[in-house]
Amino acid sequence: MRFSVGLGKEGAEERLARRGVSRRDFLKFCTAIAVTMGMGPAFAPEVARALTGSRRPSVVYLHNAECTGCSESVLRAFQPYLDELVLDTISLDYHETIMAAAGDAAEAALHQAVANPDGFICIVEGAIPTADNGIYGKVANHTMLSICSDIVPKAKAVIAYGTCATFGGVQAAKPNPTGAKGLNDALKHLGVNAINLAGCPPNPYNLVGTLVYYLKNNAAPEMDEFNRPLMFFGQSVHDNCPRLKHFDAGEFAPSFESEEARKGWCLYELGCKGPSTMNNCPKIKFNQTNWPVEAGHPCIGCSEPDFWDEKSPFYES
Ligand code: FSX
Ligand code: SF4
Ligand code: F3S
Repeated sequence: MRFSVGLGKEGAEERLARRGVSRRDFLKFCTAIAVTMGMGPAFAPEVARALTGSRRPSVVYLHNAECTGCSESVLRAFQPYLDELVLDTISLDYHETIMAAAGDAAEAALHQAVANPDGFICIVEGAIPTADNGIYGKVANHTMLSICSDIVPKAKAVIAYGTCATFGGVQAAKPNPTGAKGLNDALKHLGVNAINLAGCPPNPYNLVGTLVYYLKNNAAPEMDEFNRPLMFFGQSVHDNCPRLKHFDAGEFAPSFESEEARKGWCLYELGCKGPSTMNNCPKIKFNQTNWPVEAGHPCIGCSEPDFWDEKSPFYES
C-alpha cells in the first residue's frame, strides 16, 4: 500500500517516524479509521492521504464545563500513538489544557488563530453554563458563554466533542442550577450548527474520522436528528453487541458476579441501555481494547441527549 505524502521541508511520514510512529503503525491506524467511517479497509490510502496533506488545518480547541475526559480520551490513547497522529494532522493553535503558553500569550495565540486567513476548525469540549449571563464558568475572567459566542461563530467548521458539549452532559442534569447547555442549544441564535460527536467520553476515532471526512469533502458528514454523524451513530450499541445472541435467546445475567455474566449473557436486566443508545463502541472499542459491555458493565446510554436524567437509574432495566 503506497501513499504520497504532502511535502514540506519534512514530510508527514518523516515527522511521524521521528516521533516513533512506524509506517506499519500508521497504516494500521488508517485502516481502523477507514473501518470506523464505514468505508472498509480499501479506503485506508485515502485516509492516509487526508492525514498527511501538506496543509494542516488550524484548530482552536475550547474547554467549558466538563471533566476533560474528552481530551484525555485522545491524549491517553496508547496505540498507535493517536495523540501524535492527531497533533501531526492538525495545527493545534489553542488548547487550554495542553498548550505551553499561559496568560496574555495564550490569549494572543487564540486571537491570532481566529484571524488566520485560511480560517480555523473549532473543537469544543464541555457544556456552556448560561444562567445569570454565564457567570458559573469562566476562563481568563471571561465567561465560557462569551468566549464561545465570540469564537465559535467565526469557525469554518465546528465539532462539539463529547456529550457535555453536544447535549449538556452531567452539568445539565436536573436541577441544572448553572443553566448548562450543549453548544448548539446555547448558541443556535448565533447560527452555530456543530457536528455532534457524543459520548462520555467520546471515541477519539470518531473525532479523527470526522476530521478526515472534513479534510476530504470540505463539508460535514450526513447526520441524524441530533447532528450525530450517521457513519458513527447510525446503529445502536445493541445492534452490534457480542451479547446479542443471548438477548435473542432470552438469556439474561442475574448479577454482575454471576457465572452467566462471565459467560457473556445479556446485561439487559442489570440496566443495559444498549437498545436505545446510538454509538459504535462495540465495533471501534476504546484504545482498540475493550468497551463497557464487553468488560461486563451495562451501557448507560452516554451518547444520548439528557442521559443522566433519561437513562438513570443506570442499574435497573
Ligand atoms: Fe463531558 Fe468531556 Fe464526559 Fe468528561 O470534556 S463528555 S464529563 S468524559 O470530559 O465533557
Ligand atoms: Fe443489548 Fe445490552 Fe444485552 Fe448487549 S448487553 S445485547 S447491548 S441489552
Ligand atoms: Fe457509552 Fe454505552 Fe458506549 S455507556 S461508551 S455508549 S457502551
